Amino acid sequence: MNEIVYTVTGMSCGHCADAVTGAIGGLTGVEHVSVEVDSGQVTVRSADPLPIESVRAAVDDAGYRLAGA
Ligand SMILES: [Cu+2]
Repeated sequence: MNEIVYTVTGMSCGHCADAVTGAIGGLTGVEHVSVEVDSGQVTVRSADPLPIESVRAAVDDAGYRLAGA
């Protein structure tokens, strides 16, 4: 079990949280996603480590940005 906290910028409401949750949740192996809109912290639990590029692409496609890395 892997749990990583990412920082996503650009979220401002519950709709944004749902969009990011859906985008990352759709990646293979993801078991749970929890989003804090105010801080931009997105906690992702997965069976195996996720390729950072997959996470970045999912967030980009949803219209947000993965901070750092
Ligand atoms: Cu929003």
